[in-house]
Amino acid sequence: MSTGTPSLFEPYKLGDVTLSNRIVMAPLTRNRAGAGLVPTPLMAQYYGQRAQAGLIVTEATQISDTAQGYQDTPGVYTDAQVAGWRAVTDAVHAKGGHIFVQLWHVGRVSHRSLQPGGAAPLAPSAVRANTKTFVNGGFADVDEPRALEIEEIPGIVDDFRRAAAKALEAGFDGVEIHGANGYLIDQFLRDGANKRTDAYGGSIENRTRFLREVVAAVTQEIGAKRTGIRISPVTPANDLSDSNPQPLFEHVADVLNTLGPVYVHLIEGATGGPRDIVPGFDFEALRKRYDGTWMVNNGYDRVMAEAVVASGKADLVAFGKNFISNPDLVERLKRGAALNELDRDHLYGGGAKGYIDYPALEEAAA
Ligand code: 8OZ
Repeated sequence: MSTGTPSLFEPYKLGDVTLSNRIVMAPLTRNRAGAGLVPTPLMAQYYGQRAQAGLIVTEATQISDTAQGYQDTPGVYTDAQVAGWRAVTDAVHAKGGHIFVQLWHVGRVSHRSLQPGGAAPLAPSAVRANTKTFVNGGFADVDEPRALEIEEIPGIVDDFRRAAAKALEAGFDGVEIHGANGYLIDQFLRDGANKRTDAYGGSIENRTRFLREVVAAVTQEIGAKRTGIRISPVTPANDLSDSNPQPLFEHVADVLNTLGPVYVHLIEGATGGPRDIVPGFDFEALRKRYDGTWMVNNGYDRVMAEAVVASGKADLVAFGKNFISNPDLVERLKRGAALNELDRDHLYGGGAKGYIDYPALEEAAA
């Protein structure tokens, strides 16, 4: 059935796959990977429970051993990790769902205890973030990073490319490049963290160079139809800022339009917080510059999500916290049913509790 007006609950063609609806499970860090940062059977159960999402984007996942910033977050660069993820993708596909893995390098948001040889975290510039990470069971200040030598940058781009190839080996339908929330790509983009004076710093074009190289490498490796990217132009997450984000992110939108990844995933406002943190910022101006699929996120409820899809201002809407506490969120939104409450004490780390034990509607009624 198609009335001409797009609906949240109708299928959507994303590249070569057809999503059963326009509701996306946003990437959500849960810190439950096993030894070797390998996805566990519990993770396969968790993602499998949420397969009615039109698309699942996994939790942020390291592309290499320098990419980690928190304990127990998974990787997608070893064969053991690929095997662990294979169980996850099989569980989601068995239920008719689709799943992309989010490819992540934390850059300066890390701690020496997580870095190879206890070395300093890597970043565009040696500017420490005023933010905390989660290591050894508790919160700790991030360490001062070391500025990447220009000769080292192609190696990091290549790590993204190799992780994308591994993702397809693991059975993912595609990847989402994590360009948001103050991590490495965002650190290159925004001038609060990028103080470089070489080809990767200074002008908007130069600060966008790393993002452009990563997107080009990944799309060449696995195809633009399997490559999405997430950006967060104004979020203060992880102590990142920019002196003039509007022209910077309009340029980013232009670059992405040229490279043609299958979607752009936009966090509107402060990640997980207020949408209007920078009241003058024009998000619609970015969408107007980009011809592909537009995914929006941040504080959407059913009414807002239905309206944004019906208006054509977005094609897909990503839900975060509500997907943690409601494995059957799509069904609940469709029926206008009540939502389970979020258990905030078990978001990060631990086992089954607050992870795979949220009831679906039928179970709740039984
Ligand atoms: C919450 C805790 C740790 C990491 C992000 C990957 O904000 C994250 C993250 C979120 O994108």
